[in-house]
Amino acid sequence: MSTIVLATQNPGKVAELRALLGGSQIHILGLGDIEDSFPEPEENGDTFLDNATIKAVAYAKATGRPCLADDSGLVIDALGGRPGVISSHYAFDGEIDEQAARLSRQQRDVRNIDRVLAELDEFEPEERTARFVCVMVLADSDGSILATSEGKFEGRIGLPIDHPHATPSDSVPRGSNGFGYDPIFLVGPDFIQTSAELDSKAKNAISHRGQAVRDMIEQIKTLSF
Ligand code: ITT
Repeated sequence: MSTIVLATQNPGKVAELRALLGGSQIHILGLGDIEDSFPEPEENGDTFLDNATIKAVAYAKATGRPCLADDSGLVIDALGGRPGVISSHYAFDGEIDEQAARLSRQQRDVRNIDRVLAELDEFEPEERTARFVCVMVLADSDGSILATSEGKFEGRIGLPIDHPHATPSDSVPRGSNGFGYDPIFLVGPDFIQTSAELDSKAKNAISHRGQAVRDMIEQIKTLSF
């Protein structure tokens, strides 16, 4: 059985990734399962692949074990692809300034959601197309790249409840599962449920992270480490 470290500080992702890797012959350690503490690398890449590589390589070298990192985010067509690689700190223009650092992850999620809904205010439902993207990188302890994978999850951003055109099926935020932008992401092709209304099994079956993990597992089976 291969042991790999999940290189993420996000507990929502750890839960999803553990569930996704559960049935495989892969033993998972979270960063929290290792005694040492590790500095969080600066994610200053321009693409999801750059940032996933930065995280996987930094933690693989620091822990001395193979590390699997993902970089993911929300890509909104009407916003020219934003928030993209700065999804986790969009309300702060991607900067982890003092103000952002004082907030909990949930508080930052609420601020990010508010910003996205405000920026989309003028857009009609069919113009609010978006997708979650996830890129995964598995790095070996010497920093070499063992495998990469990618997944996409298509949907639309819903309308705020007070929007003049909002209907019960497309008004958001709704749902309490998941994390991040899930409460405002209407799952395609029906755009009726948000991804926060899906239980973890249903979300993992169709999500960007689910697709990327399944592809990664197939590649890991062919590797020996
Ligand atoms: P790590 O870097 O420690 O893994 P992070 O939360 O900073 O944790 P990312 O840099 O990959 O992770 O940022 C991804 C952000 O994109 C995340 O914080 C959410 O705001 C959003 N996001 C990604 N996947 C999502 C999902 O499945 N549901 C909702 N939002 C998601």
